Amino acid sequence: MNIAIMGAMPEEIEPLLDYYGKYETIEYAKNNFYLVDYKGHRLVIAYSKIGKVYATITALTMIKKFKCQKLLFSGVAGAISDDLGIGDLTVATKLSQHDLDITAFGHPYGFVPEGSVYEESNGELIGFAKEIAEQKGIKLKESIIATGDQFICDQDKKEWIGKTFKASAVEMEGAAVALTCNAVGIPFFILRSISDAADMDASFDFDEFLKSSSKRSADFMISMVEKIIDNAK
Ligand code: OS5
Repeated sequence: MNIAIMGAMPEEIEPLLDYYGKYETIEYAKNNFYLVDYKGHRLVIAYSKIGKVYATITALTMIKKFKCQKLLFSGVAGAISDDLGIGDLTVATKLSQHDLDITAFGHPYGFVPEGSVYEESNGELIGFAKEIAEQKGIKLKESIIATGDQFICDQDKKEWIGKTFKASAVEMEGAAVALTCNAVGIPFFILRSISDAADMDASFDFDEFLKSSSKRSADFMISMVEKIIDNAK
């Protein structure tokens, strides 16, 4: 099986490259893709760069050029819900684009005709994650995640996103990855570890916790890969 593991920033995939160690690098569409042969399977690891457009290009490249049959996203997020603290892990149950706005035509936020407000995640992969969390005694929250091309660092904006989308966390790539995968029928799994609270301190907290929270997410993702491979036997 070919399994994609993507992040948005170098820091989000570096712990994975360090762990798997040996990889071949292929350059395509102005990005690097790191190919790992692992237990008879192929892992394709890449960071997309920040935001929905780059994330879409990378996800579709991993699926169409590198023939990935499942796609995993590992990275960090801003917390909206008070029950998510720095370093906590959350998995997306569904995702929405908080900056998609044609409300002038009577549509809800996050909706365009022939689309939907939410993109649903794959239940089987979430089930694997819950089993891993239980076995390892790790707290794993299931969240609606809101995505937009904005780094959220404002209390009012954060509260608006939370209220409008019932979202517990915010980031800048997940819904684009979800939409891409659902469009072509590829199961996906989006995991985020909290780096900041999307408030006035967010940029400072982000700088301080990007590395440690990225590592937490990546460590969990390594267990997800094992579980997916074991299940494919
Ligand atoms: O990928 C972006 C979304 N990520 C999740 C996230 C988030 N999203 C929205 N709001 C929040 N409060 C969030 N908290 C976590 C993280 C990432 C945020 S954008 C970070 C940009 C940081 C940066 N900019 N320049 N550099 C770093 C240095 C640099 C310079 C040249 C080349 C590479 C890096």
